[in-house]
Amino acid sequence: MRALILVDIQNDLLPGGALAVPDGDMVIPIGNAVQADFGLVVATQDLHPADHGSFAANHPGRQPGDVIQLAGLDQILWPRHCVQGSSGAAFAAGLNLERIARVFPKGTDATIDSYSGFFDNGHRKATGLGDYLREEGVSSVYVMGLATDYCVAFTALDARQLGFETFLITDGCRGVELTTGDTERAIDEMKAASVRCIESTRI
Ligand code: VGL
Ligand code: ZN
Repeated sequence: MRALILVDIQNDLLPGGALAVPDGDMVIPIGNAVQADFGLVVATQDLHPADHGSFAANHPGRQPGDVIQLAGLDQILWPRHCVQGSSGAAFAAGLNLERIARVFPKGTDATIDSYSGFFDNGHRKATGLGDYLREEGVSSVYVMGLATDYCVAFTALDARQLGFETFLITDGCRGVELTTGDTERAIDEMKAASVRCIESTRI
């Protein structure tokens, strides 16, 4: 069976949000349209406590974009975003949630970030998504959402590493582009790891 993974399609990642992805709202109608093509639909949700270590505001003197050490890993500092219980953490209003079988929260541990829907950035703890997909008999996953150069890429790369045939729905993603070219580099990295690119209309 094939599964659709909707990555972090949340208000704070949309234009006007705290960590706005340019044209991030463009992925919503695509996410809605492709759901019918899948036997299983799951979503990841970036869900940070207010004291999360990835927020620049929690490190006096630091700015978003600075890089620090967190849990022994390089950590880009972000604006405060997707805080548990906030409207910014909620799924985009236009996203159809009815067919989402399970939501996998991530980034809930203040001491480490989690871009991937499968593991934290240190690969120390699993979210349960991998086991769940296996239990459901999934062999192929199709990944889309926000943002291409962070959570989408990390999710697709982990899916490959776990042995799933993995597709990136190219028009269903948008990148943050902290640095110009980040999105293209992320796509190249995914391709090098045998993630296959597909347009939503060709699924
Ligand atoms: C994301 C940075 C921090 C994402 C989440 O969803 O791509 N990026 N938190
Ligand atoms: Zn985050």
